[in-house]
Amino acid sequence: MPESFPPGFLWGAATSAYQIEGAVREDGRTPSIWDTFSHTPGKTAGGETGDVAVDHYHRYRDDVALMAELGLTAYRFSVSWPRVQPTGRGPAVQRGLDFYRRLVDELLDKGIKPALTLYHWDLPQELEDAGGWPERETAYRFAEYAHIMGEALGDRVEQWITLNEPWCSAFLGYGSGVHAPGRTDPLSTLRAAHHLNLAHGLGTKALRAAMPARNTVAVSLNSSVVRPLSPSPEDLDAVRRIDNLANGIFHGPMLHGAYPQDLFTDTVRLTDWSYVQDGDLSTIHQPLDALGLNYYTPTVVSASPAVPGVRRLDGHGASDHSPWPCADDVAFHQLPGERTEMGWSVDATGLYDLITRYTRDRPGLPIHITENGAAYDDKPGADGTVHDPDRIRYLQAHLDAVHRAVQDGADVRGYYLWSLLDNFEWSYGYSKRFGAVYVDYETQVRTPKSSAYWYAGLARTGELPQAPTA
Ligand code: PNW
Repeated sequence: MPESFPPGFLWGAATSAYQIEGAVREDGRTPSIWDTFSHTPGKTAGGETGDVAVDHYHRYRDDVALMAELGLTAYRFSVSWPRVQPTGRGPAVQRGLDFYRRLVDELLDKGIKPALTLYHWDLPQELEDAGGWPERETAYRFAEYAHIMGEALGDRVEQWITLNEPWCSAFLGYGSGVHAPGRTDPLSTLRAAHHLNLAHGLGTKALRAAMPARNTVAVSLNSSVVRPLSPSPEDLDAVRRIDNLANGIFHGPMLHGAYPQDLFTDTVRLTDWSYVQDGDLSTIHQPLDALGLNYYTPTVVSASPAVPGVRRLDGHGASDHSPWPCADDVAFHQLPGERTEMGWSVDATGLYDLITRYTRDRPGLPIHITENGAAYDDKPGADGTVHDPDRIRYLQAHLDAVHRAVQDGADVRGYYLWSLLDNFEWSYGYSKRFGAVYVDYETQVRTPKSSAYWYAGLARTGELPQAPTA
């Protein structure tokens, strides 16, 4: 029996500005921290950058036409902040806004529901030069930018997302340094996390003030599903600590108006959290219309004494600096079994656990899976077609987990496959292909992979077919 999804369930795909647009010097855009970082030798695989990416800035019409052919009913994209506000402050650049207006109009014309992410990691470089996310001022600048976008597109975009994966911005950007701006300072990591939370709260308020009340505001968290390597009390305590640093540090203030108490005690040797000012927690604790969850793989941890000079596998990229402040003694593991090209284990039970956790934690808050997908080593065959059976199996298993969660009472409203197109995979450059659509980076020709056709069938019928037999 095929599994039916609720009527009106959104079948989407997701992308982000720096990963697909290219055209980094056009129409008044200035560098973001990702331009600076990717142009710094040694920061990305092969020194690759988003200068051209998949040229979506010039090909957006064709890309929307492709989405329509595939029958997608929703599309999640992000706005490049430095296209709209090149210095991160002051009035908007009309040509920058016009691009997004044209993109949105094209989507609406094809009956595809836009979901707009304000911040998918491309901070205007000038704001980083002024201190970046560790500084409070950046949160106020974000609120101003949110207000500009809400006024400009609030009449036509209904679904808004403030931040994408603030964990990555803070912990990979300022902790391990594998993401822009590439700093490696544990205190800056926690300061950045708080100011990202504040940006979410101030940004949500700014959006509400600028837009019609019918629009929805959400945030996309890459909440980790943290599991113990063994049931020992030490490993369970490692789970507690990493769960706070990965999840509670964001959903605590955003969904409940408080940081987890034990986060303070766990980090006491590093910080007194005095940058959390009176009133911040109620500012961050804004009513939300939905929660966006991004899921790829579970996180397995154990307590283990630090071995000087030995880098533990953590699945978050290569760095001598741990992204996790005050958790140097926690080890990260990949379980045996199937892995994707990222080296991430394939385990769909994590997605079920994630959805049901937030359903218990915040009953009644609608959930959107704003990212889920996998990188595989896709190559066109002799006839030019691209077969990616591994990706179909990955998507099948994860959508089955979403379906089970819905059967068990979760209110999941939509699913956005990461990603529509092969694209710039951050520090991995173009070496990891997440797309349902293959991109030839020489010619920019797009070829839907078999998974794209498979997904199109799902979007058309709302029914998940049985797993194909081998
Ligand atoms: C997410 N980690 O990134 C992003 O939202 C996308 O832009 C990205 O392309 C996609 O997932 C695939 O990587 C992540 O180290 C990057 O835990 C790193 C981690 C998680 C998510």
